[in-house]
Amino acid sequence: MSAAANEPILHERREGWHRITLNRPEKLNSFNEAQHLALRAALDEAAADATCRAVLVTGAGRGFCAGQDLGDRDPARLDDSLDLGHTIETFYNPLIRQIRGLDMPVICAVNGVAAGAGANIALACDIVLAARSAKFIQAFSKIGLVPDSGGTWFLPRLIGEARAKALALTGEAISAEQAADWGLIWRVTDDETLMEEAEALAERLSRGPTFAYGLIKQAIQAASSNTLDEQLDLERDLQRQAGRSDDYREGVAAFLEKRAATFTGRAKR
Ligand code: LHQ
Repeated sequence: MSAAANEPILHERREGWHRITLNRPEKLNSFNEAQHLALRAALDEAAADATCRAVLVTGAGRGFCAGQDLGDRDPARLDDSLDLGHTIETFYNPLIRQIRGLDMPVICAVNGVAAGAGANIALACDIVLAARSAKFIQAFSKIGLVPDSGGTWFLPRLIGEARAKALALTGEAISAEQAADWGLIWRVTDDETLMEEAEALAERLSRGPTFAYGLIKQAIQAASSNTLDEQLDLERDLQRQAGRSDDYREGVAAFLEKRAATFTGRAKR
């Protein structure tokens, strides 16, 4: 653990899935450039690993992620060279696109406070579990900024405009339970069981029909900007692909033979 103590990201390759842990606990895992680059590299590696069929993202220590490391983007120090648009374009936007574009489930285990971009990175993941003591804070307005990392897109879609605006304008924290009640996240767990439940979910999904999971993700993500007609066409096209996969063949055979399916996750042999 000593060598890993200074790494901004811990990357564990488990059988069938990867666990990626944000690892700057003394700064509540807020992002500096090294952490951004290491996270991107870890996600790239998961995507390129044919045996990896799910990713679990979490944070070390008592927080999940407090967004940008504000010490690194201090206007008093950077003055004229400060261009937050460049930071967003270079680091945050590619990260959100990478998470949404990964064609396998990305689970987020929010182990503690998720603030600013940290909250919205969690919301970009496919299934979000949170420890009961965790909080979600759209902290941006407290420092004169606008929600980023997809926050202004995710929030109104997940919880409606009224709640999205109130959270973003006031910067007030909401509890994990409130977040789950509103449909901002999937589920709250006891603090002690968060990792056990998140890992069990990653393990379970890693044995699923990964190719179909990627298509499901693609379809649901497309829905909010498609008309019903467009979405019906998309479902037809994706179902055509899923129907030719090994896993569909296996899924139907297993059903008819009254046994558990053994999915490979592949589109085709
Ligand atoms: C931190 C941070 C932090 C550095 C805690 N930075 N040290 C994109 C583009 C470019 C620039 C700007 O931003 C963005 C996107 C964004 O994410 S903007 C939003 C940035 N984040 C925030 O505004 C949240 C700032 N943090 C907080 O409000 C609190 O720390 C929260 C509410 C998250 C947690 O409060 P506490 O549980 O009371 O913990 P704490 O405040 O005592 O923090 C613990 C330590 O972590 C502390 O260091 P210290 O040396 O005093 O023990 C904090 O300074 C440090 N820390 N967040 N973002």
